[in-house]
Amino acid sequence: MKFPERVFSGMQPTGSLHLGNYLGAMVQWIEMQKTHECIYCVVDLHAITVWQDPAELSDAIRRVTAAYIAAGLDPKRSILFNQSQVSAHAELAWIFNCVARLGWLNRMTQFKEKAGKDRENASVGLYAYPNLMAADILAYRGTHVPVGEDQKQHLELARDIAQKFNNDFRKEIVAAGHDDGIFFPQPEPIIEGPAARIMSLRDGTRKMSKSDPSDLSRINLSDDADAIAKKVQKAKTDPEPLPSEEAGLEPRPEADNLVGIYAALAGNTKAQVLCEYGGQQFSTFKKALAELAVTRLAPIGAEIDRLMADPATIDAILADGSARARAIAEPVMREVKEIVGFIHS
Ligand code: AQP
Repeated sequence: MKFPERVFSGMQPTGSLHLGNYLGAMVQWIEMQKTHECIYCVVDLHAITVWQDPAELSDAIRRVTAAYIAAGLDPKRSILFNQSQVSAHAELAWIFNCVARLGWLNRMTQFKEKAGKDRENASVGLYAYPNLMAADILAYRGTHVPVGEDQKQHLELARDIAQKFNNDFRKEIVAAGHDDGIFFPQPEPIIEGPAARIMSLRDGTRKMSKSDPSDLSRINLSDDADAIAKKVQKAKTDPEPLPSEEAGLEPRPEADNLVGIYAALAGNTKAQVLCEYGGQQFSTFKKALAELAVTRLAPIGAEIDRLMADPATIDAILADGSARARAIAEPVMREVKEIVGFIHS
């Protein structure tokens, strides 16, 4: 079956969105609105796989929604909503818990990284996180998923789950009227943001992350001009001037990261950036980077603040998006229940 192209992606309200989320995924999301039907979710069910203070979670959900809109997602053109308002995500995730194999989940590197040494104490939700992600996409029969590089393995798992469901229930799928026996599409990862992997400003070997305890490790989309400039100035570097060739960045993760950020924000390649700044000291380069980052990001921060002053409007946008999301996911879920053999009314 040829599925109509539909984009699905999401971000967790586990803190303030940062430059990595923006350059790794969101820039691509904004672009895809022009050509595709897009569904962008604030994945609050995913967020609680690690502890979230309930007093802060609703604010974080609104803040991520505000960041989506401030960065350029249009709630009229695209569907913007929070995951927990559409029950199909949790229902389909349970069915996928019974389709996916333990061996598949055991290979997931994100679980290993996030659970760390205290694996026994990690939540079952954190372990089953990729099954919920597969459900997020497939509840809408999503075909394209713009994400950063770190999500590639989870997308491969979503494809495996879709295929196993189609194989396991082939007879029932055909009986339900899908003559080719295919119910779910194989969602394609789109890893084409201007920088698929942005690293921490404090350690060029670790990815920039919302949950890094050091706020200096990331540029938040809600940071004002002073905070952005300060973080760029304090970013870890090495004592050498910038190289003139890209190959010279190879053993220098912090330099590589800052040049990559500059290139992505300027819409250039790293080679072009080095053409201009090769041989110069970091003090000069950081000044230029701070100016560029402030120009691109400070207006987004100001717009987030403006939107956050009116939570009722954000809640109304999420309610509208949830209703539109439900209208797509509920018929899919009804068919899934029939295929699996459940009685439903
Ligand atoms: N550093 C990054 N570089 C490029 N892309 C990134 N993404 C995240 N960090 C980077 C992309 O942003 C999207 C949403 O990510 P998420 O909110 O689901 O959570 P995450 O990937 O786990 O990001 P964080 O910031 O590290 O969150 P915490 O700290 O809560 O785990 C995804 O498309 C991701 O690829």
